[in-house]
Amino acid sequence: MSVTNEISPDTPTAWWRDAAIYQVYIRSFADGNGDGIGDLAGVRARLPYLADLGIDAIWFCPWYPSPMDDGGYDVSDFRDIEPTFGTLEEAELLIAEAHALGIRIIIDIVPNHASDEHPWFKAALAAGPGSPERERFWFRPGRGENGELPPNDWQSRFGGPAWTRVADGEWFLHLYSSRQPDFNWTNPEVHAEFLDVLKFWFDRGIDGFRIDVADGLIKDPALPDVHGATTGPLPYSDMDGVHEVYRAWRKISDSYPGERIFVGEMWLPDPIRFARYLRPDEMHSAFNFDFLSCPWEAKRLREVIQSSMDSHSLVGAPPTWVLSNHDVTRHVTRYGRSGDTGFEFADRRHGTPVDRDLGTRRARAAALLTMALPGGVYVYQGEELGLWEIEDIPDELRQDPVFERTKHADPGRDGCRVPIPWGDKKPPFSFGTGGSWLPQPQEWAGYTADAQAADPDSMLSLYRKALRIRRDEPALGDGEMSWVMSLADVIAFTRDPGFTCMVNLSSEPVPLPRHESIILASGPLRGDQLPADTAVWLRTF
Ligand code: TEU
Ligand code: CA
Repeated sequence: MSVTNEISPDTPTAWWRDAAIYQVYIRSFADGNGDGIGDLAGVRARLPYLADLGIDAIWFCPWYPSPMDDGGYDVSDFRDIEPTFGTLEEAELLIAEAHALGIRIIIDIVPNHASDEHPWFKAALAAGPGSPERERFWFRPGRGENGELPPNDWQSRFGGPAWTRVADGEWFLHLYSSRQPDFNWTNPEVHAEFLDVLKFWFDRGIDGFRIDVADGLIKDPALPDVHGATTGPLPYSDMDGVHEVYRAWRKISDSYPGERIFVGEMWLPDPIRFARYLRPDEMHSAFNFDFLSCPWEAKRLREVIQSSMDSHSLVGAPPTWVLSNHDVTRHVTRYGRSGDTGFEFADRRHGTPVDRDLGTRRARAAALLTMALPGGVYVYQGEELGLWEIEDIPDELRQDPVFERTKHADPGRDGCRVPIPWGDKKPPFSFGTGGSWLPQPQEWAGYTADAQAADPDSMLSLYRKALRIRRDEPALGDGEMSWVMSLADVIAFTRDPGFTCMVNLSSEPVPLPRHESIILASGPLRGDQLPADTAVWLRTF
């Protein structure tokens, strides 16, 4: 029998409800032309690796032309490819090649802000105060006698004030770096522009968009002070008007053949507010950051799993399970920290001691937990290799604007963006032939994809097995689950038909429940005992 995975526009089924989506941070994935920076040629060469891993889709971080002040989240042209990454023609080839391997393509879209090198921003600077060009952004006169103070007290999420003054004395708003001016979404021109950008890429065959800062587009036009607040109702986050934007976007995606999707990036404290973005006429899914941020504790994890399922079921959307991405400390490191193993931006706990063996055992168990839960799962490049946060990058090599804008209080996010080790025994570990834009540790010699492919007990082998089983196993993916009564520090649930997942978060072995056979375990079992920080998938009756 010949089987083709090829994706055609009318391939059926809500693929996105339980897709395993692999996140590619292009700069750090694979370098095809030897300049030390990852690119599309590198990705194309590694597509067979991704097909073999067993993923359903790739999400690309921004691939657009960019001065790279914020790793590409500062876009200067939404309709082209960054020249150091490749060309539009290459992107089209990549999309076709991925589809031929059964892999869908999701790209990042950054609607909250542009680069200061975007032609609209350059035109706004040139046109001066009061011009229609300035109305595409948030330009305001300053406060104080001579307008020398910012228009309000908002702070940039990267540190420092959210306003920068231009030569003629006006200030412009930027919730991120001063090279990322925020768009003014009360301006219909901005709406129209993005609808056209969506069509541009849907026409080129992409299967969906990951929406950056999806909650941030609409600002209270009064621009009121927030008096130091960073949570609670904020005049620049989760404003009700933002839903109109996604309703309009959904009409575009629905007008294309196949199932084209939107995945939202919103860090919101309230799961019910969060679920509003996933109503049937808005986005399809969103990243579950409550789960990502949760410490490695059974009770807290059970609570966040339950509340995620509850809030998503209100709107009929599938939950997602995310352990890492390009903004957060890699989870091998988080889970290996003594004491608090949770994550928050306000306190990255950079430099606190890490028991990497412990973190790795927990990361293996966490992989089986996420892949057994109902809904979609994300894999951030390198997590399948068990990579950890690189915390000793020399200051002069750090590139994340967070490092400078917080006056070095926060090391920034470079430590989870170090280029991937593919093979060889020394840096750049076959990332490319011309070094790597951030230094890799020599210790990665034992963690390359080549080294791990040959080892049945490696993290890579675990991910390959688990993703395959997840794809073939009728009980897994979309659907329901039921908790099993268990010891306080154990997570256990069943999925029909005949599947049990059990994770031991205590420090002692616990007995396995009755089972027919063992499908997969994250580490060695001891007879009928599940050791600490280990997960198992069981065939049950
Ligand atoms: O991130 C949104 C965001 O607010 C945080 O994840 C942010 O990275 C953190 O507060 C910094 O400490 C998205 C992207 O994922 C991120 O890489 C971009 O830098 C940001 O938007 C701006 O586009
Ligand atoms: Ca390159």
